[in-house]
Order: sequence, then C-alpha cells, then structure tokens
Amino acid sequence: GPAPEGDAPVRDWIAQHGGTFGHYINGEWVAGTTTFEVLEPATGKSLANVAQGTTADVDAAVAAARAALPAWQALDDHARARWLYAIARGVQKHARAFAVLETLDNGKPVRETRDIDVPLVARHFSHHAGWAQLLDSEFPGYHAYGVVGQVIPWNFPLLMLAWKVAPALAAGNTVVLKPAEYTPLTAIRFAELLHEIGLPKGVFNLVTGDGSTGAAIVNHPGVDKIAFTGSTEVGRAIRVATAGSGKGLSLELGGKSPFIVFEDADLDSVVEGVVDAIWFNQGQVCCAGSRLLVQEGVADALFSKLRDRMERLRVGSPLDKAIDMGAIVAPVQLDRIRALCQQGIEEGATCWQPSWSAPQDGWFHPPTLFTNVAPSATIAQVEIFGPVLVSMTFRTPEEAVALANNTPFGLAASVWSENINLALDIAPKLKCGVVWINSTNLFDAAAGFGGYRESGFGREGGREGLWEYLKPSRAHEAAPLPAI
Ligand code: TXE
Repeated sequence: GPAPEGDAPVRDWIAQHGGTFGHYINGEWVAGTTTFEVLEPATGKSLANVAQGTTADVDAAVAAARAALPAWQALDDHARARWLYAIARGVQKHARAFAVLETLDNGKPVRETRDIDVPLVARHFSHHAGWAQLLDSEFPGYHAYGVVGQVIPWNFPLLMLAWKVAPALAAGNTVVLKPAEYTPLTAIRFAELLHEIGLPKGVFNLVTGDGSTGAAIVNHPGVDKIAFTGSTEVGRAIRVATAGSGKGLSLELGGKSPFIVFEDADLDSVVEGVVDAIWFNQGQVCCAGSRLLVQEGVADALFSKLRDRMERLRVGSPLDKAIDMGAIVAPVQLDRIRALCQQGIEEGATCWQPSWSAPQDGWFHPPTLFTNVAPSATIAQVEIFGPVLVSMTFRTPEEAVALANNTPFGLAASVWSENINLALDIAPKLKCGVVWINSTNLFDAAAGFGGYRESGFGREGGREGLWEYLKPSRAHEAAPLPAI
C-alpha cells in the first residue's frame, strides 16, 4: 500500500516551539498562566502543551478586537477581499502541514484531512473573499456586528474555524476565537499564518482553553455576537447566558440524522453512501446519517451487503493513507460510545461488528451496526457521535417520514430512491435544515448549512451565512423622523 504520510516536519514545528503554545492576542503570542496537555488520539501520547485561557486573557482579546474594529471596517471591500484571498493561498501553500497536524491532533485519517478538510478550508476563504467585495451591492443598509466571539468543536477543527472566521472577517467583524480543548493546534498554526501574512493586529485573536474560557467569551459584555458549534447541552446554556444581553447568537448543535432507503434504491450506491454517512470521520459528524431507515422489502439484502462492506473497512493509524477509519478524539468520547452501545444491547437491539483488531495504543472503535432497534430505544434517540449505525425498518413513505421526524433534532437527512418524484415528495416533509438526495455529507462554501429544533439556528456558508454576521445599519435610526 501507499507509504504513511510523513509527520516529521509537523513534529519538528511543535518541537521548535518547545512543545508549548500561548494565546494569539493583538498580533502577539501571550504565554498562558497555566497550560494543559493535548494528547494524540492515535497513540494516547502527549502532543503539546497549550495555554488555559483566563478571564484576563479574554478581556485582553476582546479589547484588542474592539480596538482593531474601526480600521478593519474602514478598509474598502476590495482590501478586505485581498486579505481573505491571502489567507486562502496561505492555507493552500501549507496544506500538507495543516493536514498532518490536524490528523495528529484529532486522529482522523490523513486522506480525509488532505482531500476534504483542508481544501474546503481554502475554498471557504476564497469564496468569502468574493462576498467581501459584494457587501455594498448585495447587502445595502447592513453593516458588521462588531466583535464576534466564536467557540468551536473538535470534530473538524480547522474547517469549523474557517466556517466561522471567513464570513465574520468578510463582513467586517473582528474575532475572538476559542478552539476545542482536544484540538487547538491547527487554530494555533492558523494564527501563525495570519501573522506571517501580516493581517492587522487585533483583527483575529485566539484564546485557547476549556469550557470555562468559552463561557468567559460568551459572558463578556464587549462581545457583540456569539457563534457556537458544539453539543446541544452547551448550546442551551449559551442561549440562556446570552438571553436579554442584546448579543447576536447562532448555534449549530447536535443531530440524529435519518438516512432513508426506499426499496427501489440502488443498494450498492446506498452502501457507499452509508460508509460516508456514518464511518467518515469515525461518525463524529454533526450531520452524520446515524439512523438508517430502510424499507422492509430490501432490509435483509441491505444489511447483508453492509456487513460485507464493514468487514473491508480498515481501522488503524490515521497517518496510513490506506486506512478508512482513524481514532476517536478522546477517551471520554470513546467511553461514551461504548456505554451507549452497551445500553443498546441491554435495551434489546442486536449489535454487529466486523472482525477487527484494535491498534495497541490509542482510542479506536470498530464500525458498528445495530438492527432490531425500537424507535424509542436510547440509541435511536440520543446522538452517539461515533461509528455506530442504528437501523430501523418501515413499510410506507408515511411511516418513513414519521420515523425520520421522531427525534428532537433537525439538522440533516438523506433520501435514497431511483424515483425522483418520491424523493422530492419526501424531502420537504422532513424536519431538518439540509436534505441530500441519493448522496450525503456534501458541503459547499456557497450553500447555507444549519438546522432547527434542537439542532440550533442560523446558517453557515453562502449568502445565508453572511446574514449571521451583518445587522441593519443604524444610520436610519439617527436620521430625524419626517414631520407628519
Ligand atoms: O462538546 P462541547 P463535547 C456533541 C456530541 C458529543 C458531545 C460532547 O454528541 O459526544 O457533544 O462533546 C466549549 N460555554 N457534539 O463535550 O462541550 C468547549 O470547550 C462556552 C456535537 O466536546 O459542547 C468546546 O470548544 N463554551 C458537535 C465547544 O464548547 C463551552 C461537535 C464544544 O464542546 C462551554 C462537538 C460553556 N459553558 C460535540 N462548555 C457538533 N454539532 O458537531 C464547553 N464549551
């Protein structure tokens, strides 16, 4: 097979920093008063030490973002666009290093970081460079929010950063960003990149740390808008914390997305779709097709094909380019996945896993298929956020829709049928923000992505995503009222 991706240059980069990283505030690196350890999921070994952000660090970052705002907003749109293009080019130039660093930090296959995460990051910045030039013509009467606080998760660390930072900067906001505590390293390398290309100080500030650092950003009175991606529990807490504060808010939260297969679907395509839906990124995907709903007549045939395919999925070192599934991000996530599988078995479902051998070190979980699942079972309702597919059967399209909508979430759905009329009839009946037909997990910088119900609100990407970072200009409020 292909040789493993070389990780020496990236490990050298970490070593050059003495293995310890600070915050990036006002164009400078600031050492943390305390640090925490970042571990490598594929080995369980220490990768780096990173600063734990305090309220004082957050104060400094917000002050820097506030100070940078007037000059950043005064730039003409073309000048802001040039900065976004420069960021896109910088990501492309260092694409290999970003991909390897992401793989070391998160545990996901380098094939994915190289072919999916990092190219989408570059695409996101170049797409939004275009929008930066169109603000006046496309959004007349609107202007930037101001200082934006952004808190992101660990499943697509650099891509979630791009989804947040690109539209914020394009619209003329300045940013204080906190990456997830498990995966801060590509955000740190990104801040270095901005420094190298000379982005004005204070426009982008990075504060690393755990949930307490995130809460300090959320609660800071100097922040005008919060954008969050993460768990539904924390999203709920943030909504409560910002209620009545006047802060803008967008939330991208959990999901339990249905993957609906009708009996006329092309089952071989369906199998590859399922692989992308639930085993891509070890199933740690907010819109993962984690509930397989299959029409009764083809259920046994599909399960049999799926089991064959699962036997051929390779789980192992994410630096190995022939691998399909890497490591789970952290031991607590692995424990949570295992506990939910155990609960599924106790509640009477049938669990099937292919023969596999877990690598000696690190945190790995095999691809897993549950059949005979009751719609009310815990594993049918709760987001597992791992490589675990939960399947149920249905008889009629009406039953499929009812099953699909039978969770509190509403992020995404996928419909498989050779009958386009049937698929188009089903799609609008699904309570979710995104529906894919005969495909899954497709993303584009130009298409708004997001959910509703307990999956949150707000969109990321394209024109819809820009609205999240714009508000009506106050100019008309200042104008005197016409005399009647
Ligand atoms: O998420 P958290 P966790 C789901 C998934 C997973 C579960 C737990 O089901 O198993 O959540 O993951 C920051 N104020 N998703 O515990 O805690 C935190 O530091 C402000 C789905 O890792 O929500 C990190 O930066 N911020 C999801 C970010 O929130 C706070 C992706 C996300 O972590 C905070 C991740 C607070 N009080 C998990 N507490 C998706 N939608 O893709 C924590 N944070």
